[in-house]
Amino acid sequence: MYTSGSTGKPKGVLHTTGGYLTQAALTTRLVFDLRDEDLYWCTADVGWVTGHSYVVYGPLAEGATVLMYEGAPLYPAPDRFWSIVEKHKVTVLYTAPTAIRTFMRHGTQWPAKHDLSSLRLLGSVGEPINPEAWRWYHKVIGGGRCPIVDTWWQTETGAILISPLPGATPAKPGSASLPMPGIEADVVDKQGRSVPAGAGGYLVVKRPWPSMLRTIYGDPARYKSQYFGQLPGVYFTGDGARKDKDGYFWVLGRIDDVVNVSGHRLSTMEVESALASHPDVAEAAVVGRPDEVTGQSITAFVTLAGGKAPSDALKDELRAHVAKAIGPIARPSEIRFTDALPKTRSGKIMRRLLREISSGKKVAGDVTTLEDFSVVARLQGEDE
Ligand code: 7RM
Repeated sequence: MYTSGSTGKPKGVLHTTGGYLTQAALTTRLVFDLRDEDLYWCTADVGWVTGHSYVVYGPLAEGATVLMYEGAPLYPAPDRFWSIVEKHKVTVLYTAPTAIRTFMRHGTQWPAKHDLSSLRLLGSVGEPINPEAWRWYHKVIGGGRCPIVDTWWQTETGAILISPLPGATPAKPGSASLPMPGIEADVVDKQGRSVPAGAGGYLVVKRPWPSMLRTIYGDPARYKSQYFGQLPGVYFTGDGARKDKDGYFWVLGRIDDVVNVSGHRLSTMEVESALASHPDVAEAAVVGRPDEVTGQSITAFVTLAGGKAPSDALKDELRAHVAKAIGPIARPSEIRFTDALPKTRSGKIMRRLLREISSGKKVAGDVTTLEDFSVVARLQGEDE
């Protein structure tokens, strides 16, 4: 399974059979708490690892009743998902924050047209879910009664490693909560030492697990250096995270996405989440741009909520909004309004491309996983 189209050269992640299937099945059972009466729908594209583990193998191994849909989420209208939920009485829905934010942008009138009372459990996967999107999902889709499982995992891990167990793990919006039974995850510094509660660091897994990747196809040396060569004795995920005093994990995104402004390390996700908490913002992507004075400065690409018009006054307002939420150091030096962000098919924002665009470079690198090239063409066109 090829991955990391969002960060660079795609890697062929090699999985085998027994361990992979064992953990895909077990996590499907525990995280979605599947019962005979359930109708389970994971909206992922089968070309993404989530489609493998949680559309096909896990639910199939568990004997679940599965709904599969291949088609656009907004066609013929933005209530496509909700009409499917109503028609088939879906009970468990597993989707991605990027989809949730898209639905938020189109407004509550679309889900409001449908009876969603069959739903009993909601899942999220693919990126950190910002608290605004979490609350919307919980209230508007889940009717305030469905637990949300925010599931952290990777193509490399094969199956969910960090997630609440529904009904058993008290939720904190924005946190994937606790490692699954048998998984020893931690947050460590550059030397591999556990960092204190509340401090940021690298997310690692300290013991092997059944569905871990076996190698990178055709490149065993990269397998060793990428995952086991940087921090001694552990598996390195490539993600930054924080663990709070209750042991809950807060994943901050890929460490390559960190911006360094005047020596302050800022997680792009936190700045994006602050922007998305403004009522006029639908979605934001933040990148660092080389800056002679501060090392890097922040550029934010922002899509606006339905009907909102871009203006310089709004740019100033958004800058002030971020400064108030995080601190003046996080204030974006540049805001660019756009009608769409470059994403992979699984909905991950390709910040690498935005970094190139914001620093005035032509988009080079691999774009084979980009879902819609016209988005990049439009963003570049504006510069000329
Ligand atoms: C399942 C999948 C993996 C990367 C991973 C993270 C990010 C995924 C979450 C998340 C915060 C989550 N596989 N990620 N899930 N970050 N909370 N619940 O996405 O190989 O395509 O991507 O996705 O950065 O390392 S993947």
